[in-house]
Amino acid sequence: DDGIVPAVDDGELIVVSNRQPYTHSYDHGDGGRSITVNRPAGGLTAGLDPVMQETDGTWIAWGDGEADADVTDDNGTVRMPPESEAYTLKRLWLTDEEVEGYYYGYSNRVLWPLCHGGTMKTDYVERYWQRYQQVNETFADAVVETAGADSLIWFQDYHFTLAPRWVRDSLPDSAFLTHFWHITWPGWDTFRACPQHEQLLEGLLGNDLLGFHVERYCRNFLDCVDEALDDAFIDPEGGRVNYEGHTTVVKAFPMGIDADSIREHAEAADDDFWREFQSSHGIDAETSVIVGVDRLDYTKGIVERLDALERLLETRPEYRGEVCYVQKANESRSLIPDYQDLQTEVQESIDRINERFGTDDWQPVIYINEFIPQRELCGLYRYADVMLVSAVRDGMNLVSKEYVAAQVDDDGVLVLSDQAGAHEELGDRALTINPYDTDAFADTIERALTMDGEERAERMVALRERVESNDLYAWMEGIFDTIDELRAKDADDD
Ligand code: GDG
Repeated sequence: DDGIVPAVDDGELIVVSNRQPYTHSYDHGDGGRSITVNRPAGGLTAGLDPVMQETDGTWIAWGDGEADADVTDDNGTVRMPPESEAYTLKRLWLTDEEVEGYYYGYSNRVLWPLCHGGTMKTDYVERYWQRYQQVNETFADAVVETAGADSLIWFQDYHFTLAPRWVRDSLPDSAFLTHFWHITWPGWDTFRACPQHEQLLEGLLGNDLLGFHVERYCRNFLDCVDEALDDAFIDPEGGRVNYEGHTTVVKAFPMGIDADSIREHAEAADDDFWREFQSSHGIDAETSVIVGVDRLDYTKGIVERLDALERLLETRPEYRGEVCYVQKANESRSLIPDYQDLQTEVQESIDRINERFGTDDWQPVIYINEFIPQRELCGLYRYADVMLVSAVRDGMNLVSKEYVAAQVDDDGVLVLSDQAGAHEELGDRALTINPYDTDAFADTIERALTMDGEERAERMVALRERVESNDLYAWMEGIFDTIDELRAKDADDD
């Protein structure tokens, strides 16, 4: 039931995100001039796309990828999806210098590590900040150009901290600005290390509603505002900030997944799929399978997880030959040195474990480093006996919820880091770990492998209920309902 009809009138909704909902590329088999449109990849895009189609909105995003301005008109404006042309996609073309500074620089070498508590990994290069401002201005201009007096503008994530204030200053009060922050928000003692901390907060306070995954990030944000901005009035209970005459409501909306779709994919991946998967990766039919699925990112705790697995095999020889760990990790942000180092480190850990314990007919760790189709991913989730999520810090972590939704046989065990936002919802029925506590982590993996069927089912049924009821659509409804309430209240106040 994806029938969310938010209280948005036709043409009112404007979504702003770094990534495009659809990508365009040249079809090389055809003399290189015809265009192929690639479908939304899942997650947020898959959820918002039907809403955009229903309400004929505008999606504004960086026009990255192979395609450039000559694909459509010079403005980068195109109607999507191609067969029904139901809404407008406006792609903004950025120069290589802008991409380097705004995306690889300030977004991913400053804000990403900062917000995940990694101040030592931040890299304050002046040109990154300059270009981040410039690109935020480009996006703000595009929004203002598109928006009407009653527009509902929805910014996504840390790429756009500054744009909301500029948009707010250019549009009438009747336009509504909301922002969802997909990553963690750090405590003041971390955030104050950022030389631009005031501008970042002021930018975000241009929004009418600012959403985070969990309460703790909301509290951290309000605390940062309290410490950094003398003129801000804060109502911590009501989650409201008044700054320079404008009110921003700060609220937690834990994001969910499209649980129905994951379940359907998992059901479609049957025993034949699994036999094929096992044999193609040289996994013995009797071997217990442990799985990890991540973007290759230093926040995901992949190396810490491999350490715990190594500890398990080292201290409990009875598991050698009996378990196999499948690490699915796709390359990400690989132009950044910290990410290149991580790739090397992960590869070295895997090689070390395989060399140390592997035998002629058993490989302890299997590394899959290419993107796999949704059906295969859901099949892997379904048949894996144990899922390890060991993020050292993670806004939510959708993978943990996807694993649960794919457990159609209710027989898997989720091991979940208490540093992931998802732990707030799933922690009491998952097995909790601290990714840095290698011994306890190894103990917990053993506990997961030896848990009896009754306890596994009891825990998984409860987890599945939660993931299914707070799914992607419930999350969007929560946000749209809050917007509705706030708009109605504003109208009353006038
Ligand atoms: C950020 C925050 C927050 C991965 N490999 C494949 C594949 N994936 C999909 C997963 C999942 C998604 O990528 C990853 O989502 P996460 O939530 O785990 O992590 P981030 O990318 O870091 O996302 C995070 C999220 O935003 C949402 O707000 O939860 O905390 O960091 O959906 O399934 N999908 C397929 N093949 C793959 O090989 N099909």
